[in-house]
Amino acid sequence: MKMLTVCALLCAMMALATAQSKTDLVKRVITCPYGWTRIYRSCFRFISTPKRWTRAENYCQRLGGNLASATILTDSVVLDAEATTGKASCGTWTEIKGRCFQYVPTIMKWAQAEKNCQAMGANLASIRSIEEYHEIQMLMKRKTYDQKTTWVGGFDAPQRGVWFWSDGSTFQFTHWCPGQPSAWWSQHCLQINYGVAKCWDNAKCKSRLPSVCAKKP
Ligand SMILES: [Ca+2]
Repeated sequence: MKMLTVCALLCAMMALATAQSKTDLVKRVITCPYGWTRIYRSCFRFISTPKRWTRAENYCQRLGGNLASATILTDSVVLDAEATTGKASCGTWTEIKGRCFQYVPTIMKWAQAEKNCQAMGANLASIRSIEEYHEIQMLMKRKTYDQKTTWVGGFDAPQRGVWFWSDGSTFQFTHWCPGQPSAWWSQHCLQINYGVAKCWDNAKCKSRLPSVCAKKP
């Protein structure tokens, strides 16, 4: 708990139970305010700004809750603060601009990484704006304290220089490093966080890298 209050804080509040009358059927719906994630009968919200305990508690109270107590935090899902930053519809994945993202630290070839995402109902991530790219980089930094070169879903295997996203979305936004994509015939897959500028590079698809998956909520 100390770690959470020093590094960040996790607020909790009881979920609001609302009764909804429907002819003779009364259904109880548990709801959490926008930005809070429901886990069992409580709503959680992860606040990333570091605060001392008393200030953290005051801050949580202003939001209508209390600092999440260790007794509530019985599950590793709850303790994974990352899980609580996303909307409930993304579950343990992180919501970025309406899609759910997951960093996969296991190193794999590009095709293996795509298959791995598909097994989770996702694809390797497509990136549609600089804001989205920065949020994906921040997600990786929170997970690894680093920004290593990582596979996303860009590939130009069918025809060199014609890039596609594996999720079928239009390949529009780009953030290539200077001189990239290079003309090497065997570099058909898109790695991010390349070089000091942490920009995009086309790399050999058989390189083994971590990856980022994305799916619709
Ligand atoms: Ca290259």
